[in-house]
Amino acid sequence: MRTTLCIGLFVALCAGLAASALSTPAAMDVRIDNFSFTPAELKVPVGATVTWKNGDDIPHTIVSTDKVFKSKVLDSDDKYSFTFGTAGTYTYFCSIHPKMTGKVIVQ
Ligand SMILES: [Cu+2]
Repeated sequence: MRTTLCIGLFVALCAGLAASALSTPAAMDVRIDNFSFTPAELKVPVGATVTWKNGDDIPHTIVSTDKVFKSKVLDSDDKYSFTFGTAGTYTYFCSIHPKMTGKVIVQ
């Protein structure tokens, strides 16, 4: 019983590692620089955690258009992470500067 559970966990872990190895692992970060999100459009697999980092000297926020996620106000070098468990297209913006927009496509 216990062995079966351990094997199950191991298989799930391997599947997870294999899935992450197939995608581009470095592309899980979004930089905020000069009032823009880079990349503005990010494609990630289901279950990916995306981390935004504010590289500006000005505070920014990350707010999902559909209210799926919302960061606190990020000062310089502050980070915000969100894990996307469901496939879909998630648009977001900075509530302080609403012209700043970005998109995460989870597939
Ligand atoms: Cu902003």
